[in-house]
Amino acid sequence: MALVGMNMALTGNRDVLDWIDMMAAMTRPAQVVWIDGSESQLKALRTQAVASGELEKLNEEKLPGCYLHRTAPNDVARVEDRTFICCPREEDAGPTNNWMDPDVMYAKLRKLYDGAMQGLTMYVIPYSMGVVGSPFAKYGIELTDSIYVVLNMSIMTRIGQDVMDALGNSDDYVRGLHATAKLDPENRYIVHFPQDDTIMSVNSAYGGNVLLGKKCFALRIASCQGRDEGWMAEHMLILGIENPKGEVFYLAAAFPSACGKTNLAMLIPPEHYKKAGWKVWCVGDDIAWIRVGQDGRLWAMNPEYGFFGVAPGTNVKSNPNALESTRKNTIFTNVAHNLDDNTVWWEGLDKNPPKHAVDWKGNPWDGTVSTEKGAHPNSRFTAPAKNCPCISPEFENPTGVPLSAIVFGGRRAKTAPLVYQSRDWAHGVFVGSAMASETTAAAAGAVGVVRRDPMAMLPFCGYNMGRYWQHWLDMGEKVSKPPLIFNVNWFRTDADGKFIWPGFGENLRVLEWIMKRCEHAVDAVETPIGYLPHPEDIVLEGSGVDTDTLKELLTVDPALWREDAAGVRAFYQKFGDTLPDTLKQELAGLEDRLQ
Ligand code: OXD
Ligand code: MN
Repeated sequence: MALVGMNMALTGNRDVLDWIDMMAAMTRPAQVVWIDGSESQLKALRTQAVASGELEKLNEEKLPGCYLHRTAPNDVARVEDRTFICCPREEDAGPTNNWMDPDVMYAKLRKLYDGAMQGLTMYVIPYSMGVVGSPFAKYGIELTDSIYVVLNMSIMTRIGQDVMDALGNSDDYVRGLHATAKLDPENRYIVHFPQDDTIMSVNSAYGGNVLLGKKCFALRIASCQGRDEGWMAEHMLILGIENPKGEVFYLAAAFPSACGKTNLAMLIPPEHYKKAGWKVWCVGDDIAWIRVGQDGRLWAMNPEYGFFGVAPGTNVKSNPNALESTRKNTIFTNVAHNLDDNTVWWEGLDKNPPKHAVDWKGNPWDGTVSTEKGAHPNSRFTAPAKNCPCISPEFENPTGVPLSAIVFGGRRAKTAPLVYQSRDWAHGVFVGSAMASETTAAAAGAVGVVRRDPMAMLPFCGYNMGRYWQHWLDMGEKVSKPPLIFNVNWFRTDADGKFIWPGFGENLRVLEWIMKRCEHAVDAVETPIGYLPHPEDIVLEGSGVDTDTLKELLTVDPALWREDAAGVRAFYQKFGDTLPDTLKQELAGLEDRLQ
């Protein structure tokens, strides 16, 4: 018998109740349970999940309130090839999204959902992206048959009765249906119907595919809402930098994966800066909703409530703030289970893998001898944002924070300098559209291949990316004081392929220059690609980097840039008529300046 029985609906909203009835008629659960957000209900669900083996309770002394979960080995990451944008016209999804006719897709999905919840409970999770009741919040309801999803959503978003109260009788909410079904990878679908504010996910139980508030709503659906309503949903961290005078300057930054986004979001200032009184505040690590403020600036807020971070590589050195965030009330997914003290371990946590452990697949594992990995490379922690020691005092500010700068970045061995500033907003949009990273030895396939990932939104833009760039250009026109746009590259290498910039906390030195540019406090060198620092304007004291190396970090090789511009030209071809003229002109301008 289930510990949590059928309960009363949290709303009289007819649209909501009718939709739930329809979804229940299709999936045929044994019962429907509303998630009210109370600790007592979440506690009962945790107990139930532990009893069924869905979760394992970890050491209460060392990791209070923490649990471990394993997904099926074939279900450990987002599935971009099975992610669809089903708007009425294919052209509106654009060349970078999978598309299918909405009627065809609905019919296909109906078959997969038919009776998928028989004998199971359908949980109804009302959730808010943003502070409940604030003008910038947007609401969603996720229906799911997974307690793991309920518990993760309760960390990643604000959930429960308050959300239904704030929604009232409105039909302005995003409908999400998740059924675990048979976890059949051949029939796994993550589908978005932007015109219906609807998301349907089936045959997966992995976070990125099933926590529908995150990538599905807060990026893919929200990017369409932002296009229609005049705001932006971006795959960006939001950071506050406080100088010794107590002034805080905010920036938002987009990076492709494997570029240290979470580390930058929770940066620890170098000793020299700490002593002088510098502080860094994390407002968000993954998603920014950006709106036009009444003061003519762009304001960014983090719609999420927690961090869904990659565990491997997180340690006291690389990201002590992230590690500290996971020390209580956290759900770990697909990491290794240390049986000696009932805690967790992952590659890169420390140099002492456990001997008596269970690996991410659930097999006995001796980390001292095994050549297999204990944790999956994409294993995750789901941690409350409020656990983070450097969480910004503005985290709960419903209007967010005013942006002085937007930063793009990628992993480039030679082409991009450590930092440069775009010439103006339109050129900055061009820089974002041309964002790219070079593949590393860590991934399968050739090393050093350039992958374009505009604004780090390639898998997350819910409509035609050509039009998305036009939306970016239009947003710049709407504000009298747009943020300055920069590009950074922490990954320059020397002739032997060794990184020449120390990265991590030392990146604050670059952010300080960005900040000074925003205050018009330093000059810069004009180059064909934009404005570069005078080497003496980057503070090197205590960094271990000498002036010659810094000069190397700031070189721009026209031949490499001409090659890169040719790559952008080839990439742009895909977008046909939807490529904004302004970006064509920006590319031509760059090519001219490089001659
Ligand atoms: C994420 C991602 O999980 O970008 O944040 O894949
Ligand atoms: Mn992300």
